[in-house]
Amino acid sequence: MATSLPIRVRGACPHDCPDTCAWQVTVEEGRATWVIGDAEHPITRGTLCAKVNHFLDRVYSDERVLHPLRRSGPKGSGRFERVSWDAALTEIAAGLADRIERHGGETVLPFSYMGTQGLIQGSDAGSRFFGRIGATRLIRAVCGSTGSAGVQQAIGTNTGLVPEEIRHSRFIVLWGTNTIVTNVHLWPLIREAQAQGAHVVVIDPASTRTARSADWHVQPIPGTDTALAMGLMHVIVRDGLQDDDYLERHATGFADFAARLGEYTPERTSEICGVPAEEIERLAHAYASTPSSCIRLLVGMEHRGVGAETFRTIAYLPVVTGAWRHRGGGLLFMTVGMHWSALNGGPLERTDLVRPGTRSVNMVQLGRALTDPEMAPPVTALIVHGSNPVVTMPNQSLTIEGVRRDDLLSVVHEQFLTDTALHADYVLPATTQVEHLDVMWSWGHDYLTLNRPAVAPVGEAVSTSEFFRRLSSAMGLTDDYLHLSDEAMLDIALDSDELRGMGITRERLEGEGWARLSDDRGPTPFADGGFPTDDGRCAFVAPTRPVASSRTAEYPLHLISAKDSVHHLNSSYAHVPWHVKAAGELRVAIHPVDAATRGISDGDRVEVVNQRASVAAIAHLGDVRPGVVALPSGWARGSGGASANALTPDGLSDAGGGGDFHDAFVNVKPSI
Ligand SMILES: Nc1nc2c(c(=O)[nH]1)N[C@H]1C(S)=C(S)[C@@H](COP(=O)(O)OP(=O)(O)OC[C@H]3O[C@@H](n4cnc5c(=O)[nH]c(N)nc54)[C@H](O)[C@@H]3O)O[C@H]1N2
Ligand SMILES: Nc1nc2c(c(=O)[nH]1)N[C@H]1C(S)=C(S)[C@@H](COP(=O)(O)OP(=O)(O)OC[C@H]3O[C@@H](n4cnc5c(=O)[nH]c(N)nc54)[C@H](O)[C@@H]3O)O[C@H]1N2
Ligand SMILES: [Mo]
Repeated sequence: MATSLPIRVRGACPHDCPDTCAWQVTVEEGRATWVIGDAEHPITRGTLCAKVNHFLDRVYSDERVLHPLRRSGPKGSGRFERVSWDAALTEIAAGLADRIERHGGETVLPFSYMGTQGLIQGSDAGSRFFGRIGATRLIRAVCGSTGSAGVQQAIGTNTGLVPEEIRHSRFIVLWGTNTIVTNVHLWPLIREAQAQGAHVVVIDPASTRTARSADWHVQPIPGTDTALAMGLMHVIVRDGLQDDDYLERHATGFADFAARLGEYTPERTSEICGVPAEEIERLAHAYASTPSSCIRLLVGMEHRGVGAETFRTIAYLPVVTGAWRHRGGGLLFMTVGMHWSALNGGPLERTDLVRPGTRSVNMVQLGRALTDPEMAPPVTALIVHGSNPVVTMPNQSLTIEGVRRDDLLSVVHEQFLTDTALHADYVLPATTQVEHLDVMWSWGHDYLTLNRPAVAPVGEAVSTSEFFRRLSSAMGLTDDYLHLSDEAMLDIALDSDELRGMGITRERLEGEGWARLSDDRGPTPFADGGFPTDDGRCAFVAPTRPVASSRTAEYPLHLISAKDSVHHLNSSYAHVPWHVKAAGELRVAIHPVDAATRGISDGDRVEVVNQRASVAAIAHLGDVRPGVVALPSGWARGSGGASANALTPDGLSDAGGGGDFHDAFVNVKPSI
């Protein structure tokens, strides 16, 4: 038998992560045998991460779903039988047609998020199909939208600096972000700045890996960062460290805002935030007296009832000090806007297909949408891809109650039997990134990457785009736009004057793998103002609700359920045995004083409880400030098992449509 030589195929990591790494996959005899980070990519720089180094274990995992499955036991029992694609699609199409006939298209609820971030296979892969059948619209704002809304209220955009500029910063504030765990490729750039004398400050109630690696860790009470920002600006203005000229020329409303700063003396701010007054003074001075000071914001802090207001208020700091004037100074947040304006996504998303007045459901309220008796029409069909809402959406018990409804037709296109798939009527096998074509935008840097398929789909898996083509056919829908090939979609996505102007073409991406989007704003985008607001100025508005708290005597501990595991990407990898083992048991971090008053010692089995649920975990003493406990999100528990989101509320944040699931309060009790 002839043997072929190994080949290398360029691609990109699919994950919902700011780093969007470029990778190269080695293929031997039709099987992917090695994946490495691209050494030449300026962000990836030859390394992947603890999860993606083992991506091929995911691809070839024994746990992978490789054939269509039909439920053969009660919902959630996890009992399925193998069926053919034809049988599954015929039955699903009949079920959908029947429900649409009885209730109208809105009875179908699509549910997707960024299981893959690609433009072709990602959260919008089904949008043309759902537009065509008149399905309910899904508001997908669980991540980044609240913070973006807040920063946009201030400076008109969520795009500040690009990440490589952080190496020019000399004072770096990682405010509510756990860089080493969640954004690991930024860390070497921060270290470069540190080598040039930069100070790194982490502001986080939890003592994360990043906080422990920083020069300075400020530990506020959760949900009090708006007040902290106001307190810092109080000191800056009181001591004359503001940039009057910059404010004069590039801000509106600052005089009224400054009048409100009077309330936030270091002493009062200290009472609110639990940070010593002396530390607030010191931080304000250090920040304001270093010209190129950079604040890095990400997502963890936004999931609050005051999330947008917090981001808006923090975004004022570099305007007050004029840090934007200096290279490496300002704010580093999202880069997604650069990608979306360059790519031609409109013809793929086709929002014009949506009939006016079609109702919307917010993804963080999935449980409500599935259980609310007032929903008219009721949701009787749920189609999920690229998301595991039973674990990742708040108020997990309500979501589970919803997906267990007997009359709900539930279809999940997945790589693994996630907790959501375990509740489905049909689970359909999905390809992984090495098996399909895509173009990857990034919310964390300014490089666009092409992902070429390296191997044929494993088993009977199909890409998300192919799933929707097949579903359209099964439903007798023949419109051309429902049957675009992946190749055609790629050409459409790249068909933009902006990309052509940057010299970015398909041929170039195929040859080089990635291309940097040019930023005509230059390295100091707002050195001379010019914010993309109506009048080009930053709009100062004082906060109305600087503190979030709904603490009760029964549930006095603030619960943070962040992403504190290098072995999970949200809930992805929670089904890959190697990662399950490496991640270990679910641990809840609790302060030794709070543990002692509850008779809890390190390593004890405990229950984290509130009015919603009880979650079993192992106590870990330390790593949080008093009054706070931290339980990582993303741990899947199998059918019906509670994870961190069993304890979280499903309200909305103040703007942007995100959730308030970090405004959660609990108690911790020894297990009996
Ligand atoms: N390894 C790994 N990497 C990931 C992910 C993952 O699951 N695992 N997920 C990816 C995704 S989808 C995202 S959105 C990003 C998120 O990236 P990050 O925003 O960096 O991560 P989070 O863990 O959500 O939150 C960061 C920190 O916010 C803190 N925090 C919570 N509330 C407050 C508060 O009120 N004030 C302050 N100052 N801090 C607060 C938490 O303690 C936490 O340490 O990470 C991405 N990268
Ligand atoms: N308590 C709490 N809840 C949170 C958070 C938190 O910090 N705390 N973080 C929130 C944030 S920031 C986010 S972004 C969300 C993330 O929420 P989700 O997007 O639900 O994240 P995952 O659990 O990783 O689910 C992605 C799923 O997509 C599947 N998948 C991957 N690629 C493909 C594909 O090509 N096709 C198909 N069909 N499926 C695919 C994966 O196998 C995986 O099961 O969670 C949110 N929930
Ligand atoms: Mo996210």
